[in-house]
Amino acid sequence: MLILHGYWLSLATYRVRAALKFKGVAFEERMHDLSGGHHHQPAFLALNPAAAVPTLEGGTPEPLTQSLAILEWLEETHPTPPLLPSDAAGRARVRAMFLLAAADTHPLAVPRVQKRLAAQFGADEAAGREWAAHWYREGLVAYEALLPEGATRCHGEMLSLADLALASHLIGAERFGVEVSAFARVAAVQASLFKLPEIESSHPRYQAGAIAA
Ligand SMILES: N[C@@H](CCC(=O)N[C@@H](CS)C(=O)NCC(=O)O)C(=O)O
Repeated sequence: MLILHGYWLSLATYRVRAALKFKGVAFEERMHDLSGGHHHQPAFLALNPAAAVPTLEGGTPEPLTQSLAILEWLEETHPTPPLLPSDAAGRARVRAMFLLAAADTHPLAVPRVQKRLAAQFGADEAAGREWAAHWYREGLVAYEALLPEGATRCHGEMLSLADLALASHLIGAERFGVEVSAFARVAAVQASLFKLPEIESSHPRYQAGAIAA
């Protein structure tokens, strides 16, 4: 059995949770309290020395880390239904749209960065939230420009890794108070995506330990 190590609020874990559900792969989830610093304890560091979730255990000799690496492994080992297009150009486009959220936005707003902003620059909670909101807004500008008019998915008709990343980005944007309705194409994809049970039921608000916002 695969074990997904996560945290209810973790957007990187969200991407993997939704993919496992979409592909119908059985897994159990273990939550680690990031707000209580449990990911810095030796037992967790043995799973992931980078002190971050998600980590996927049980499918490979060593636990897998980094949402994109986990998702690529999942795609290779469980290719149906696919989360990547069949053509090389399409795959490159989908990976680029994935990284827009997972590499260019989300890492700028995670707890370790928020803590560093406070410790090094004296940023209070409001400043930290505005910092995060800025980067989420920048990401939305790019997504809006990349999406074709009338799109219901990031890439053609298929659900792809890009959609998982955009869904996670939208959850983050909402959390930091960014108004998504100003981005019409993104909002249309959002409306369509969150009708999918795998996308909606993976939302942080439904996970063990979730605190009502
Ligand atoms: N690039 C990593 C991000 C991993 C990451 O930063 N996860 C966050 C939760 S979404 C975390 O564990 N943060 C711990 C911290 O900031 O202290 C991925 O995509 O998996």
